[in-house]
Amino acid sequence: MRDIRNIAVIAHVDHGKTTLVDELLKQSGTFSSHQNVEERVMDSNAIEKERGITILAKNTAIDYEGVRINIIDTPGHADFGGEVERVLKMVDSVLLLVDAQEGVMPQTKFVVKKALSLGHRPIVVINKIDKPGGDPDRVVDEVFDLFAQMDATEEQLDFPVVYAAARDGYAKLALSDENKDLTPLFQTILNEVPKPVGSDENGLQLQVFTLDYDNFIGKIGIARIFNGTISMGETVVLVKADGEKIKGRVSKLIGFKGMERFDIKQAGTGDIVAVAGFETIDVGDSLCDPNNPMPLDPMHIEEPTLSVTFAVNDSPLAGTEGKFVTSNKINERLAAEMNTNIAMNYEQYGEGKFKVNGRGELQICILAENMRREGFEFCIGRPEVITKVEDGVKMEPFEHLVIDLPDEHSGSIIEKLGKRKANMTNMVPMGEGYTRLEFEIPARGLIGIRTEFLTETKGEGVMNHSFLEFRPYSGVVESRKYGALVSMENGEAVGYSIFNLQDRGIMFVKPQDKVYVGMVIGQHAKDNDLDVNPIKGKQQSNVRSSGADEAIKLVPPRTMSLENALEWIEDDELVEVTPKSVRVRKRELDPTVRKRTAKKAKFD
Ligand SMILES: Nc1nc2c(ncn2[C@@H]2O[C@H](COP(=O)(O)OP(=O)(O)OP(=O)(O)O)[C@@H](O)[C@H]2O)c(=O)[nH]1
Ligand SMILES: [Mg+2]
Repeated sequence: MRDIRNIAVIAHVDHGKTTLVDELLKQSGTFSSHQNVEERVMDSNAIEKERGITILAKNTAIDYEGVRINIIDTPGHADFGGEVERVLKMVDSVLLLVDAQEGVMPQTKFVVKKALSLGHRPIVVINKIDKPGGDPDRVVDEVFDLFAQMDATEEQLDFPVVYAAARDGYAKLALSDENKDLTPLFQTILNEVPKPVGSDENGLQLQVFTLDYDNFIGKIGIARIFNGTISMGETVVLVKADGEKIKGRVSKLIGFKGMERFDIKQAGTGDIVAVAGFETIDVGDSLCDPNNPMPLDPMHIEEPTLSVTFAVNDSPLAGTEGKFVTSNKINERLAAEMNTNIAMNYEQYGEGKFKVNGRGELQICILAENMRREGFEFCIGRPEVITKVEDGVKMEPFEHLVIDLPDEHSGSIIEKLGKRKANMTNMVPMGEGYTRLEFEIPARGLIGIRTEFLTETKGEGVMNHSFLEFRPYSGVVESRKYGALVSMENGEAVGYSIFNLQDRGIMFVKPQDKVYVGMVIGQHAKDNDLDVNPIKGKQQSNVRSSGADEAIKLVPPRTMSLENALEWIEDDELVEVTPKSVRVRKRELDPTVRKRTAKKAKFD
């Protein structure tokens, strides 16, 4: 049997996982000397590169001193926690990274909870020890306390610690050691990560944790072999989550090393490989010995907490900018997404309407962003949290929220969050004029808060949250305080009208932007909605006015990104998404109908 170690790299967002994987790849000699390697190679898709965050868990492999180390890089953002959960079963230990300055953060807690519950004994890597504000010893204590709180076993509490600066490519076992390279980390991995159990002699048991697709070979399952061997051309049984068994032939077997993939003939227990030949293969499915199929437990992961409606675009501009606009196309695309993304699901609930359930606004935004880049056009509604009933009690998701901000803003933020039903659990000075606040807050209270938070803290605050648990419903939370400026005309916005309107609030449109009746063209400074005319030109008159035209100075409009728009809208509004534009509109475009419904709602 091959000598193998399987590890996942887990942490809170930005604590340096992908950077560390870069260095592990480089220092194990996985790249040839002439290979030009970009930074954070594992963040390989376009949106990951643009945003500098990891969205999908991805695996790579290195050979170090004759040992194959399979490494899975995972995302740290809470919305993609499902990605972490699904790979934890595929590995025998984890590198838990914790920033030497920030310490334990919400997603550190989430990933630790999952890793400990699967019985892993993490290797704790205190990263970014080069930071002047870092305090590695304090952070080790924080990690120990966290493990203890989470009922870690004696063995888990006795975790190995490595201090590192991933970006600078060194790690050490004691802070007083010299800064050299990652050898101490490699050695710790070899010594502390358990070897895979199971045996090549047993019948095949393999489980898929990621899907891939290739135009020539079709669906590909990336999987870990828990027992036995698998060979190219061999006939095996695919066992689906519902127990269905389908016989099939392995049409391609692929191995990994660094960024390369290549055909292999056989792989054995403990290894991570990609398999093709099974059209219906999904995440969580097993491939087994046809003579004695013993499937592995399907994966159970935390359920979605947030839902957003995706609907066919029915605005007056529908179909003018996108390629895929029909209900069928949207349905197909969503189905394809859910195939690979087990943390999300969706259902159709009306003509051309789909409820997409996920873990957070960012996760849903990324899906929408991918779709618009592929040429889709659609509308999305305001995110809603998913509630459930337990023993007759309505329950809603709660989140653990951590905020770091300049001291002078804590008062106003605490007050704001109070209105959103947040309960403060901790407040600690962080030094240099900063305070850390911790809260437990209904997920509902977080919808649409980010922009307001950034404005309030002048961009200097940082907020992070992660799913805690379902708790009894906590009543009404405050939402947007401003009304909308709504267009009462179809046409193109005119500079002169925008100039006259801009005193009333913040404009979202600029001259020549297309507008339509019921489209939201700005934020009203007051709390009510206002119908306005953005296409009125200056009256022409025969009499020459004295002096030149008043100079028109337009304030630059607020450009609404998909995320801003989704945060901003209320229940009676939608975001219209096309490959070229993001527009906000009233759900009901007709002003008369809108007013009637509003009035009715008031008296109901
Ligand atoms: N000072 C310092 N910065 C580091 C170190 N390691 C990583 N960084 C920086 O931290 C930032 C985030 O690094 P990433 O590797 O993308 O972090 P990540 O944990 O993969 O982030 P997500 O995948 O989005 O959760 C980058 O700007 C890195 O350059 C380090 O050792 N010291
Ligand atoms: Mg990353």
